[in-house]
Amino acid sequence: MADPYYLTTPIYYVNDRPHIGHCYTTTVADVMARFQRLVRGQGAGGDVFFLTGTDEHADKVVTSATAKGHTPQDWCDRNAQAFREAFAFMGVSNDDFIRTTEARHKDRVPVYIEGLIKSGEIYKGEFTGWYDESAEEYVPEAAAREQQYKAKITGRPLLKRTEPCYFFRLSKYQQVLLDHITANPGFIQPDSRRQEVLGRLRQGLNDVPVSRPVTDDPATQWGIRVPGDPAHRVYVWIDALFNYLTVVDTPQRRRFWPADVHLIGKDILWFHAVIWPALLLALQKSGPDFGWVGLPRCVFGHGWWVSEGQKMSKTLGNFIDLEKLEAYAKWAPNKEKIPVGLDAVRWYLVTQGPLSGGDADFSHAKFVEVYNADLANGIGNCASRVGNMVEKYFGGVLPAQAPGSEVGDGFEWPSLVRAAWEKAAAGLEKFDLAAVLGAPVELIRHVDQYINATSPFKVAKTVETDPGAKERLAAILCNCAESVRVASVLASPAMPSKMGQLWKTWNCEPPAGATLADLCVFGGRHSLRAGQGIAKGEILFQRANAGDPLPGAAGD
Ligand code: ME8
Repeated sequence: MADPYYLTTPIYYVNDRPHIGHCYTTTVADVMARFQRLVRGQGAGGDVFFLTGTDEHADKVVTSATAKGHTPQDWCDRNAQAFREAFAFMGVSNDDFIRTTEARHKDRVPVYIEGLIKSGEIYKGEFTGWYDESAEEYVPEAAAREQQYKAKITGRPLLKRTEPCYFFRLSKYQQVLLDHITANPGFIQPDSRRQEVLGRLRQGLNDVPVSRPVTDDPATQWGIRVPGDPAHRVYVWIDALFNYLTVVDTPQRRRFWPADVHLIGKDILWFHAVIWPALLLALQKSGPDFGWVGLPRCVFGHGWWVSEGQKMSKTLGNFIDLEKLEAYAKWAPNKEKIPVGLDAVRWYLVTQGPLSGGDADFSHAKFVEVYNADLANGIGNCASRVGNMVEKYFGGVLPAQAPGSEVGDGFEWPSLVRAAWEKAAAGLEKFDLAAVLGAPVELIRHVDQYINATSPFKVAKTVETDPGAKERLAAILCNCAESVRVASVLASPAMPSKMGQLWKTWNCEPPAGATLADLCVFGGRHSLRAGQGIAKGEILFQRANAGDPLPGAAGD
């Protein structure tokens, strides 16, 4: 079996309604996970473990639950379900969904905290600082001053708080972390984020509070208690970070640790790139039970989606919520009333999203442009043209191809296909999904150019008079079909449903266990075969009229 691969998303605050940000991170992770399963031989995919979930012990959960007349647990149950449904709608193939109110998590966190207290990595002290209630975090003095003692997002006044509290000896880990990040350039990605963390780390580290007091206020009673000291509960962020560990802390799953990638947004980089690794290093030193706890291989912090050039906000009414993504998937901007489909939304998010560059703008015009260029006029049109010609000229049965005819008319198909695979594989190494998915788009472009250069429809007109024409036509269509097959494999992690539809009409569903490398060999063991049926099938992506607005989307 190949090396286990473990990929996580943030666990989302259950108080929020799922929106483009949550759907984006989780869909990107889904595409990565699907690629990794393919790389390792799909169907045998038990060695990839993809985790997402919800973060449920925030104080504001109690506030909202009380306001709505629910118990906190009941409120969490409802809202966690909304996240599950959102990700199911997005076609996400997560292997598990962790909720921090589940026993498997709540029972393990105290074990780690106890280990850290016993080894002196966590100690009891007193904390005074500026607290941002809405973000549920303390704001360091310098930042508080800069923000004029107001919360960054809500603008509400920061509160001065003094409380007895448990601290984690983060300050001890400054040099170890600097050394690790310097020696492992891939540990924090992309590089701009790595530089950001290094810069801040060089300024020094203070010990950080990892608990909150429990009082008569019900809001303070929500959370996991500090073992042996029930007047304190574990700070929600520390509780949340441990999810990555609790889920795989079973005899069957420990092999997945360390995580290969923690995919997150840039907002929570510091917690994941500094506090979390330091906690893990401390835990590892805390006793033989935790010897297996090493550092994750990579923390990847992506950028921000904005909407039509502006920060998303409810007041501006430009918020891209789940309903709006659903409206896009159902949108049918053509007279045939064929929806663009969920895969088009996934494609737009993962190819145009803020993965390694700066922030990305969700714009209606851009959605239409990308949909038409890559999908309707790209792979959709090309597959339909090729299927149509095989149907028309060879009765829907793929003809045999003369040896050597994979090269000609200025096109060397085995090497063009190999180059596409190499580009995708190199992109995968760097988590660059725009490059990975650019590979099939480029391959399709070559097929279109080839069709224009060889004009198979003209060749078809000469089969009665020219004895070599039938063989030439067969070679052209075989080259096209086989290249489209490989492009469809490379695009399938982003568009599993539409590519699955194509595979059905072309009878080329990849067999279980086939690896991406093998599937992407032109004329290899998984290639199309002479004599197999290839139908035109239904249109995968109907061209969109650029002028059509998106009807009835909530949030508009
Ligand atoms: O921070 N663009 O949860 P959260 C892109 N519970 N991604 C976005 C985004 C946007 N405009 N808005 C949100 C938390 N995200 C903690 C995490 S992990 C141990 C605990 C995504 O519900 C992005 O992935 O606020 C960001 O990191 C995450 O949502 C924050 O989700």
